[in-house]
Amino acid sequence: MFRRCVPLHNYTKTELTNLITGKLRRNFGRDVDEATVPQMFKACAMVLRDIMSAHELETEDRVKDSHARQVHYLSLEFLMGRSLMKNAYNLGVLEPLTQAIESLGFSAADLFEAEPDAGLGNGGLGRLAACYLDSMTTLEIPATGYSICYELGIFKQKIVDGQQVELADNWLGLGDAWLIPKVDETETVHFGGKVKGYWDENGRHRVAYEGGTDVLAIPKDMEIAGYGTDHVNVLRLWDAKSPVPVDMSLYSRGEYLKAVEQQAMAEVIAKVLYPDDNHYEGKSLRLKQQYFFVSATIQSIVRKHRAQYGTLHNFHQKHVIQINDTHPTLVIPELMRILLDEEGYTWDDAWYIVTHTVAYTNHTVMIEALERWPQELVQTLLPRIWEIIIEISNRWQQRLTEAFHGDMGRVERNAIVWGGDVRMANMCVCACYAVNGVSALHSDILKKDLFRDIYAITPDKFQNVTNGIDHRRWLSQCNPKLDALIKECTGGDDYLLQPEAMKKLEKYKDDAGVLSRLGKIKAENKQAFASYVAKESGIILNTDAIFDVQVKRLHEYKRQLLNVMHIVYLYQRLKSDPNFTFTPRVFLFGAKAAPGYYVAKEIVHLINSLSATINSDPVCKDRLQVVFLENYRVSLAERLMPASELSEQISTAGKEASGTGNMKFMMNGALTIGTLDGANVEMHEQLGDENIFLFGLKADEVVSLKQRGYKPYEYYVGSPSMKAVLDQISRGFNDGVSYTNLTNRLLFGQNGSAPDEYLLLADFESYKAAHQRAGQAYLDQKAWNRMSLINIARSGIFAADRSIRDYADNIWHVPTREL
Ligand code: Z2T
Repeated sequence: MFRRCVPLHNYTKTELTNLITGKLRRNFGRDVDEATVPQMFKACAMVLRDIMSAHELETEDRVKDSHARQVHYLSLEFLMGRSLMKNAYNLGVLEPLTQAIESLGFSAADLFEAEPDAGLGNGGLGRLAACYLDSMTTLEIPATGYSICYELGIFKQKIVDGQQVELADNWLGLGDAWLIPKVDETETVHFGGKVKGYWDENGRHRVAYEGGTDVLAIPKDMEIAGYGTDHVNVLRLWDAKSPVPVDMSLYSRGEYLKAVEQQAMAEVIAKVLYPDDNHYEGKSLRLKQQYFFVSATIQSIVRKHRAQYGTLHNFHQKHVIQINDTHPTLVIPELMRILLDEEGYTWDDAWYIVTHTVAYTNHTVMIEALERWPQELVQTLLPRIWEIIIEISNRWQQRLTEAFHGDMGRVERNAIVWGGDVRMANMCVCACYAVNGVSALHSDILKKDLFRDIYAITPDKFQNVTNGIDHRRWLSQCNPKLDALIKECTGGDDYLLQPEAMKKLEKYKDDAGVLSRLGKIKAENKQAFASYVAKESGIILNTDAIFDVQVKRLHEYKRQLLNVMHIVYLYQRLKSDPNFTFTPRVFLFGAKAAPGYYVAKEIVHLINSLSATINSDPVCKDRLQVVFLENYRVSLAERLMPASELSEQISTAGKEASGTGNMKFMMNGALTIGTLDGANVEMHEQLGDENIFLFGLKADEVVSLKQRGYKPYEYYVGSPSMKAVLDQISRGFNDGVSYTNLTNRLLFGQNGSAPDEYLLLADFESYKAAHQRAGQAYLDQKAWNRMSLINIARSGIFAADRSIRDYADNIWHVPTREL
């Protein structure tokens, strides 16, 4: 007997009201009139959870019954943000829920606002995983996400005296409203000790461990509702616990300290998210996190598979494991271990299954982000996994030697274990049946550069899947006025499940009425954002000026400093000539710097120094404003995107793998000033030169300029205005802080790094010119709104639904919902 699919039930306001008051009574012993906002939030979350749980059981039965291939999306990061409005929206109960909340005497907006962001990620990579969960579920793919239930998510950023200060993000107090512990599905993960091989009574080779430590992995499941479907998937977050109780009676036997130690070692594993974006740190705790989550995940998948099929022979037919960057690479040797040691497969049979199960997505070509784990660390922490890695590495090296006819340069570049390191990307490319980049340009660079040797041997492995965003969250939900306009112009809500339907909006590109409504919506969204900023910080934004926005992690290659240089240039022009005219601008920044990334933190400080000086200078009044938005995060982005007009996507060409913020801005009608990098290239393809402000060197020009020998100092001495800008940054602003360290890095380099590694000086003039074009264009509001409309209309291809169909068709080979 299995629970059959029931049609989506349409909950009424009254039903939801009763369910909420019931939860309040049972869980908090409170009546509505005594309930706090957080309690109300929790009660609402529990009501939605109950609805989703029922759907989840049905989904599980349906999937099991159909013997369908399942997708397992492994990622160390899922930047989920808030879920209450998302789940209500997807379940089709947002309206009655809002009414129910209001009828109980609460403000629905306040309630949504009370939910903490689930910040289990750093930036693009983690947010992408969250958007993909939404699309996989909406497209009714049997899929599960796996990660760690970090106690502390990405740190909260405070700006104190212009500088970033990190605060712990303790999200679980309220955030655990969505988590369902499944204690009976606990797995055990083994670390350390010594490996002992032996032959069992049936003459089979077995492996046992002497010593070492066990850690319990307890799943905390978060249900994911799809839009307009009863399909529900799960995000499984593993929590770490010690199996050893700290028992006072052990004290007499001298075991007490050891028990306490072991408990601490276990529980620190799920303590905190590593806050590095596009940067690798070889910390042993991070390796423990990776193995912990990978081992628990694969054990859980194998256990369920065995229970259903009684064999692992068909494992690769029933499962695909998507590896989100190299962080979950250990799933490769871990699945080998289970097949060899626990199931008794031969190496070749096990390798066949593994290599037909795993697929790898690369998210960066930044060399400092490529994971290389020290051999000794792997060896002592994971002795059996090390043995398997060595075997994989040896066989791979043999294959490389044959394929490259002994060209040791190429063998070395592509080796897995080399020079005392284990190179995770090479292990992925070796074992995975598919390898993909995240934009057309990035996937090309993988083939031509990072993985060119492997591409020569196995070209068919290499694919592209251009990133996408959850357009229901990033347009419909966060920008309800624009959503309404699109629905009106495209004749209904088709676009919610068929993002390409947004194209129909283009019919109105010369319709003065629609264009002015679009302009009005943007103006109202700017106003709403300005009110929010005023309430939070007291800063009054000039809503008549262009909202020019750069929000993303702080990284040198993203070139926030280039943006700063241009602002300083404008400021100097204003100072030297108060009659200098340009289109008024509000420059908005938002960015977290990795706590250990000193230069990034200096740039945060610089933006704040500049901001203080400019905002208090009367010459800038109504013309120039610079605001650093504290603690940029998913929920802040949801307020900001609808209010943005100019989107800064100005990375050095070839460095930003894709970008996804760029897509959010485009969908909300902001125009882009950007380089031909990452997915900007495909945006430009959609838009043509006339609907985007492009500037700067192309990716191949960056490479050849560097080859020729790039001398930033020549730009500095050759251009008085650039010299003035850099000299001012070096001296600093009103607060007396100098930034000579930053300008020295540009002009002379530092600690062996090349001067101006990211070519800010080379692109400066071109960037200035693009800004001038953007400023000019803004003066003709009708023309600007026309471009804005075209941007929105052509953004459908950047919906995550499209990306997920690409993965499903070309990599996973699983069917998707038909529409
Ligand atoms: C990350 O956010 C990204 C790449 C990483 O490489 C690591 C992190 Cl934490 C290891 C970003 C890329 O920088 C960005 O271009 C891309 O859009 C995003 O991943 C999603 O693919």
